[in-house]
Order: sequence, then C-alpha cells, then structure tokens
Amino acid sequence: MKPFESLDLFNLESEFSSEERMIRDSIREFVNAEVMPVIADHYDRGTFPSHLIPKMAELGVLGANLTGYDCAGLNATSYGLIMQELERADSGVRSFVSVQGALCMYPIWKYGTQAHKDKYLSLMARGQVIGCFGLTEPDFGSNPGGMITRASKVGQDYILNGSKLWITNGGICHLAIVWAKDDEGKIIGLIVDRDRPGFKVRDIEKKFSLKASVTSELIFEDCRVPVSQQLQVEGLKGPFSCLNQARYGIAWGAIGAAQACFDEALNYAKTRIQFDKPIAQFQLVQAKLANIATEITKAQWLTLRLGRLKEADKIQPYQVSMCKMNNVSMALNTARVCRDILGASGITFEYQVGRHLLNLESVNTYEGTEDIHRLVIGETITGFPAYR
Ligand code: TGC
Ligand code: FAD
Repeated sequence: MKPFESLDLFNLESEFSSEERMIRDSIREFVNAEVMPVIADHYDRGTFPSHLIPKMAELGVLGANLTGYDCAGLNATSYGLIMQELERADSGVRSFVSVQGALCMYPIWKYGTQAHKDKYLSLMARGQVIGCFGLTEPDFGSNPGGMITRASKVGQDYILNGSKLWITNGGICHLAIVWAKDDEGKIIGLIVDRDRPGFKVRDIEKKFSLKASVTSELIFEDCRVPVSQQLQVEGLKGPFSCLNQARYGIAWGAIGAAQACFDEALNYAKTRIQFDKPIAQFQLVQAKLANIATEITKAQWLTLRLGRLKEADKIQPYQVSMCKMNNVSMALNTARVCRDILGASGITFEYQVGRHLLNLESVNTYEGTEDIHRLVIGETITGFPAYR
C-alpha cells in the first residue's frame, strides 16, 4: 500500500516549528508501524487495542499538554498534531487518549488536591492507571445540568447513587471522574476508584461505530466515596472546562480522519480504471476531490489559528465549538464522499473509509452534538441562548 501523504495545498508545514514537526512525525511513524496494521481487525472484532497503551505512554501522548508528573508539557499545536495523527488511524484510539488526558488527567491536574495529583497523575501519564469521565446519563445528554446522580454527604463520605451512560474507557478504567449533584443540588466532581463497593460497569456491545473503543454504563448503588476524593470545583463549569480541552483535541483529530479518507480515495481514483481510464480523469470525480480538499484545507487553517490562540491563552469556548462542529461535520462528509469514490470496495475492511465514516457518526454526537455547538455559536453572535 502507498504510504500516507498528508494534504498540504497552502504550505501549512512552514507554520510549524521543527519541534512540532518532529513530534508529529514520531506519532505518524508509530501510527503507520503499530496502529494501522491492527486497527481494522480490532474494529471488526469490537475490541480496543489495549496493547498500544504502554507504547503511547512511552511516546508521551497521555496528558501530553500538561506539565509535571511525568507529562510531556507540549504546546497546544503539538498536542493537536498528536490527536490528528492518532485519529488518522481511528477515532477510537484518539478517543482513548482524549478521555485519559483531557477528561481525566486535566480535572485532576486543574482541580485536584496535591494528594490527588501525587497519587494519580504520574501513573496516568505512564498508562498504568486508566480513567473514564462520567457526565452523560440515560435521560440527560445534551442537557447535563439536569443530571439525577446524587452524592449525599454522610460523615466523611459521599454516598453516590445513579448511573452514567455511553462512557468511553468505562470497562477498562481504574478510576472514574464522576459528576453528581450534592445535597444542595450543586454539581460536584468526585474521583471514584474502580474498586469502591457499589461501583459497577456494564460494557455496551453491538455498536456499529467506535467499535475499537470501549463504551460502557457506570452504575453507582450506595457507593461510598471519601469526601477527600472531591475535586475543588463546583457547578457545570467544572465538567465544561474539561470538555473545552477534549473538544480542542477532537477538532484536530477530525482533520486526521478526513486526511486518511482523502488520501485513500485519491490513490484509489488514480488507479481504478473504468471506461478505459483512471476514474481520477473524470470531471465529476475531480469535483468531489477538489471540494473535499478545499474543506480540509479550510479546517487546517482555522484549527492552526485555534491552537495559536490557545497557546496565547486567548482561546474562547465558542471558537472551540466552531472548530469541533465544522471539522467533524467536514470529516463526516469527506468520509462519505470518499466511500462513494471507492465504489463497492469502500464498504470493505480492506479500506479505511467505511470505518472512519461510521466512527465519525459518534464523534459528531459526543462532546456536544453538531447542533449544540451551532447553538453555542448562535448564542455568541446574537446574545440569546436558544437551548431551552
Ligand atoms: P450554561 O448555563 O450555559 O452554563 C453553566 C455554567 O457553565 C459555564 N460554561 C462553561 N464553562 C467553561 N467552558 C464552557 N464551554 C462552558 N459553557 C458553559 C457557564 O459560564 C456557567 O457557569 P456559572 O459559573 O455561571 O454557573 O449551561 P446550560 O445548562 O445552559 O448548557 C449549555 C450547553 C447546552 C451548551 C451545554 O450543556 C453543553 O455543552 N451540552 C453538551 C453536553 C456535552 O458536550 N456532553 C459531553 C459529555 S462527555 C463526552 O461526550 C465524552 S466523549 C469522549 C471521547 O470518547 O472522546
Ligand atoms: P440528545 O441530547 O438526546 O440529543 C438527541 C438529538 O437532539 C441530537 O440531534 C441533538 O442535537 C438534539 N438536541 C438536543 N437538545 C437540543 C436543543 N436544545 N436544540 C436542538 N437540538 C437539540 N458521555 C460522557 O459523559 N462520557 C463519555 O466518555 C462519553 N463517551 C461517549 C462515547 C460514544 C461512542 C458516544 C456515542 C457518546 C459518548 N458520550 C459520553 C455521550 C455523549 O456526550 C452524548 O451522546 C451527547 O452529549 C448527546 O447526548 P444524547 O446522546 O443523549 O443525545
């Protein structure tokens, strides 16, 4: 198979520092050598390639943009490029890394006590402790503020009751960051170790999307969690500030998935002969390739700008929403068009486009659906929140 070639029609490459390029290339090499050869089979069997965790940890991708505690302390662009390369292989692999770093290590790093940081962060950076993030509930997805999971204080413990649904990494976690309402109805965050009595996990089987990722339900029945496990933040801004980090990574990751599909479709179109010539010579096929190449290029530049704003500490949540919404929607459309260019071959596991297409359906929904992000942008522009 022809090695992957990244699309770069506007010399984006010159915008990256040599360190950023080096980091991206090392992850690209890892993805080519160790993820691509196994990922389709894992997807087919519905298993997560957990044997990759130690290698990803060694490469510094877990909590890569955090400082201290064996984290790599990379800048936002380098972190984004890592997400892009990982999702070029599979959204499930990038999901694992997003959840571990942005949704579990970040809240401990940002809102944890010194004891929490000392206890968990190095082990998490080394991939020896895996986390999951429980915000969504069966009846509260886009509107997590309505959550019914309760943490009632009894002495020096919280008693946790409720359930969290669609939780990435649930079945393989050692701890869960759980968001619940306290006795006063305030949203609090707890670090819940997997071995607490009353904490059960049920994996969700038979998915058609993110099959190479573990998705689970977390169930808490009178689960006693010491008050000392509470994060130092109150209200929805706690989980939402974590989502800002993860959505930022998804914005980059989606470009990787789109690039993988584009590269595969372009190579296919150049070699697939119909009516005595390569289909790439037909104007309609060129129009499809030109349109998706243009959309990928627009997303690349918007997202690089997002990264530079993040590095300058000037990033706004609505900008993250715009990139998450635009890039995932762009990637989903790219995957669909590429699947079409591959004809019947596009429905097999021999090619990637079908797998990316199905994965991206989840990515378009999680971390805020496409329309929720549209509403965030709408609120920013008009000043009117239109969620209710
Ligand atoms: P609203 O009243 O607007 O805000 C409540 C409080 O939160 C603050 N806030 C934010 N803070 C930081 N960053 C943000 N992006 C924030 N957005 C809001 C806000 O200032 C306020 O603070 P305060 O101090 O005044 O209390 O909240 P709302 O209830 O009206 O909801 C707004 C809405 C719909 C945009 C929000 O609820 C939303 O984003 N919904 C989508 C839910 C979502 O994204 N869930 C994701 C679950 S995790 C996941 O999907 C992981 S997938 C992992 C993987 O595999 O990669
Ligand atoms: P709903 O909120 O019921 O939305 C259904 C439809 O209604 C959507 O089209 C939505 O856009 C629309 N809608 C809802 N409200 C409005 C409105 N106000 N205006 C207009 N349209 C609206 N959650 C976690 O907490 N942790 C995880 O690790 C995690 N991992 C996930 C992994 C996978 C594979 C998937 C699929 C989901 C995961 N989720 C996770 C859950 C995810 O965040 C939710 O699915 C998402 O927030 C949407 O919630 P919902 O599925 O309940 O859809």
